[in-house]
Amino acid sequence: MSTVCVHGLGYIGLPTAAMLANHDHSVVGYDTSEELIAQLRTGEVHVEEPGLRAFLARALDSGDLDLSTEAKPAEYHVICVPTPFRTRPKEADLRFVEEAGETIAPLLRPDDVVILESTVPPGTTTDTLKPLLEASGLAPGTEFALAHCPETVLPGNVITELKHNDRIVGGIDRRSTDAAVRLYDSFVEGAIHTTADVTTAEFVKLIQNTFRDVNIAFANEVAKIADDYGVDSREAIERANVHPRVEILQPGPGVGGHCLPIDPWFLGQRSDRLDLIEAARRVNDGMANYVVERLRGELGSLSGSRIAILGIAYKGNVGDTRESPGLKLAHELRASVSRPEDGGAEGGAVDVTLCDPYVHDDAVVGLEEAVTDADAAVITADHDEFGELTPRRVGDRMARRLIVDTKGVLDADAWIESGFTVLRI
Ligand code: SAJ
Repeated sequence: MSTVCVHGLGYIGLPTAAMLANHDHSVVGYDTSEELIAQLRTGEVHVEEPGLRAFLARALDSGDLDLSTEAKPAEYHVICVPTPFRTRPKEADLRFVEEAGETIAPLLRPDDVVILESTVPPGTTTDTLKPLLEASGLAPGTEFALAHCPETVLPGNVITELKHNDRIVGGIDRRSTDAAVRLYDSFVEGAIHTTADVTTAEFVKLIQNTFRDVNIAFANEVAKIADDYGVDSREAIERANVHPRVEILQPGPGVGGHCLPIDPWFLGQRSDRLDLIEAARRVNDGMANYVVERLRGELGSLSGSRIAILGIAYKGNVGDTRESPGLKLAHELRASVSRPEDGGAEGGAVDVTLCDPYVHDDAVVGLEEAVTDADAAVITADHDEFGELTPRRVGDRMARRLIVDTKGVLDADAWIESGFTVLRI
């Protein structure tokens, strides 16, 4: 078993540190935030993830996980820091990767291994991280190992996927790749695949998320076309997918989260060949506007209307609101009244109410309050609770019986029987 220092205790670093400790490694979970470390030491987790709290408690109880605001020398340094996205110009903000490199360099000893897990534009490990680590005076490859092993876990199922997903590992040389594989071998039950070099591993991660984004964009475009023909897109997609070589994803209110809407742009950081991928981003980003259009088609002017948005998490059964389609829709609805075709400001702003059982925020209200006097309710996250909604629970409270189901969670026929107009995407 090895000594490991995990840099960054966020969505990925925290469960990874706990996983390594629960597999007998001696782990330091390092984060620069004193507040976070103090909170985690009490067993409170800041990431809403099923099972994580107990998993962390087990690691802390074992004595194999030490949480610290100080990075420590270790045989393995695993970097799990955020790589935020700057919109102008569209590029990765690598500040935290750089800080991690600067932190590790003075701690680095011969034969130590540095692994970058954060999602980064291709070339980052060799061009950004490696030079910073060379400040240690040690030679990369021969004196210390350096590799990229992208995280691939799905929020909401992180602990299972950390253990069972296949992993991709690419090092700056064979020795680096093998050293990194040894660490993952100690807890991963999926297969560990290696790439010819480190940049390929970075690239693979990005094309996985980009593939999903493009596929969803296809589904969203199909949904819009289907509606023009009076065809239910979800039924059509389900039937299309019976073909052994067709696997279309589901349409919705747009693509949220911290990965799919961002990673395609990382691909474009040093390539100007994005075409289909950029178009897909436009389609997915345009879905909020499409929902506004559909509402306008039903309600006429939106000025002075009250719209309830059910779901401001970026997807079902999680509380994460990063790049949330529901919040984007709220923004578009509020912005929509300034348009002349909507009567401008004279008709009054759109009154948007937000409801989400997974998000704890002052702006969020309970279901009953959200739908009271609403001209329409729009489901924008496939939380289990919304799938269980009944017309009886909301119908009498609403000003109009109009529901927009962008996630296909409702039994439309039952709602139509109760006098609702149901718009589906
Ligand atoms: N969505 C659709 N239609 C679908 C599937 C998803 O509209 O058929 C939407 C969701 O509602 C959500 C967004 O896409 O708004 C992203 O959700 P997701 O569940 O597809 O993915 P994430 O962002 O939670 O996690 C992804 C995963 N990547 C892939 O599946 C290729 C995960 O495995 C990665 O580890 C994660 O990105 C990451 O960290 O990169």
